[in-house]
Amino acid sequence: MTLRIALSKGRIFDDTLPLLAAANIHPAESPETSRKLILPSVEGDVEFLIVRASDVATYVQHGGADLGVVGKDVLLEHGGEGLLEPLDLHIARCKLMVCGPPELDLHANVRLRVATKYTQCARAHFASTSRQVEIIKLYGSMELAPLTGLADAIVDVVDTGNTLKANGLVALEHVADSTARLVVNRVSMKTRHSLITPIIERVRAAVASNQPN
Ligand code: PRT
Ligand code: MG
Repeated sequence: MTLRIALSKGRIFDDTLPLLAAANIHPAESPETSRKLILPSVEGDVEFLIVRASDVATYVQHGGADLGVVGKDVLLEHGGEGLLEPLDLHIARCKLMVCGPPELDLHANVRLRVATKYTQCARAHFASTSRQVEIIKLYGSMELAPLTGLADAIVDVVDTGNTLKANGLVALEHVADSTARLVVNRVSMKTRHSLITPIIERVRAAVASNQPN
């Protein structure tokens, strides 16, 4: 039986590889050069499903993959239904923030327009502080919204802050911290327990040895 692990290309894939290697899992090809969407592993007991970062939780929830590596930001937005989250991988660290022009008052008594791909997180964040907002769904380049007058503010992931700075924006309010998590389909955890548990434990050991004490 072959286990399926859903991963996204880019930073998650690159940072996850050394952790999977410690669990003796090695992709046979690179997703950056291969056109295959299902990549075999060298060992053959696992295969990789290459999906959009925002689709990883959905694949694992519905059993399209047994395991996945996904940002906590994506998990918060997804809701986590049908998923177990046994492990924080401490990679792809970033913050979900409300951002906008430096002069913007997020507590002014006006209905703010907030552009984001994190519509659930943004709605919950403003509702928890009793502020009325209009949410505008975008799929990328959120930073453009305040520059063009599409929105007053955005909710987006910030790492170095360089993208904000380059566009004359600043982080104004913290919404959530994020790191990549190992997630497991609830049903797979029961039916494939003897295959999945050793993988979790070996990745856990690799994560621990990566951490400064
Ligand atoms: O593929 P899809 O468009 O659906 O997803 P994606 O573009 O979010 O995928 P990807 O690979 O960019 O990000 C995957 C995961 O990495 C995210 O879900 C986060 O958990 C995590 N992560 C960590 C980040 C960043 N850091 C990050 N800086 N995701 C995105 N960014 C973007 C941010 O949106 C902004 O545009 O980088 C820009 C800001 O970076 P700084 O360093 O200039 O602040
Ligand atoms: Mg992207």
